[in-house]
Amino acid sequence: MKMGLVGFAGSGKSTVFEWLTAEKPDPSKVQQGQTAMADVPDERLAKISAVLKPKKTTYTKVAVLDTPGLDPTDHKDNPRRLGVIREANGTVVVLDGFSRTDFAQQLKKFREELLYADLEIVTNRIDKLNANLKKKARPSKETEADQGELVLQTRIAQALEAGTPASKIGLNPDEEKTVRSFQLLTLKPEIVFVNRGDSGFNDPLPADLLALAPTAIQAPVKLEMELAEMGEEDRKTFMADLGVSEFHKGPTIRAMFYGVGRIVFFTTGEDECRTWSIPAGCEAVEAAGCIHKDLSEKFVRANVISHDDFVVCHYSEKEAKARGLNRTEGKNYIVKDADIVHILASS
Ligand SMILES: Nc1nc2c(ncn2[C@@H]2O[C@H](COP(=O)(O)OP(=O)(O)O)[C@@H](O)[C@H]2O)c(=O)[nH]1
Ligand SMILES: [Mg+2]
Repeated sequence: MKMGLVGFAGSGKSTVFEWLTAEKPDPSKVQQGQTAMADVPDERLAKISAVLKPKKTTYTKVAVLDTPGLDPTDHKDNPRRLGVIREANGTVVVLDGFSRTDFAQQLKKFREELLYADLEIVTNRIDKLNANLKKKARPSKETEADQGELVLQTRIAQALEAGTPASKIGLNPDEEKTVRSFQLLTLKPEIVFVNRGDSGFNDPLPADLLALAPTAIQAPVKLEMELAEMGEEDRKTFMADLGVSEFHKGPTIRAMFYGVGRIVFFTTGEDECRTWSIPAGCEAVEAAGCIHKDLSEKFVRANVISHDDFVVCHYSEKEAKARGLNRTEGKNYIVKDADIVHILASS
């Protein structure tokens, strides 16, 4: 799972990258995009491990991609700069909240750049399809496919021109499949993040921004990095003085993870307790494949305890079994967030 940090140059993306991944941004890597991993924290797993005391506790990770950022004055190069994030599963739009207050304006402008970059790709494709259709002596199947795609791409181009992102056109699954290889940016899930300065971070986000992005989040990024480097005593004092009651890094990573439609399931054991990342709506057999290909191929059944039941049973599988809360599920069971799953496979 990869999330691309995007925005205009200077909005604080590289600072957010370092905050989330603890990796120093390398200026020589920024043009092609720099990637580093961040753990997705999970208090539920922390509690499970505190009770079960496995040798190892492992959190699933997200890959965070730092990108060059867009030039607000020269639009020509922006589609190329945005090309770096086409392979990402989702975007985190970083807005400058430390030197500016026009958050909604920044977001509007940024979204226009995305529309423009996608329009360029779709228009090129339309030209290609028209050229194909002019060719003589082609198999009728190819011609039909091109005609169908031309109708679809024209619909997308018209929507983009009217300011509608591809995600809001209502593409059906077949249509999404047709355009998947173009990796349209306006089809990707988007998280809006305001990189706040040293003040105002406890204020609610302005209504005009929330109207555009109801799930937008914020954090005083630089301040949190500075606080994290302090000794515990100093940190406590400064946090109290500054009115920082909690760190936002963990919740921000979680918002990124869940915001693109991922969930986790848990596996527990003496050696290791861990979270596994799966897409929401994923079947047990597919989830088994995340652990190991063999578990999916030789899947027999899954024993599942919901997290709530596990807590009620004092994190004891035995107690869950005794109370009939350890369910037997088949291949097509839809795994829920935080399910404790034990896969049984044939040898
Ligand atoms: N005061 C303050 N300055 C910041 C913050 N985040 C970034 N900056 C500064 O803004 C400038 C641009 O930040 P950078 O992360 O390189 O932006 P990028 O171009 O989007 O990668 C740098 O001088 C940072 O030190 C912040 O939270 N507070
Ligand atoms: Mg940067």
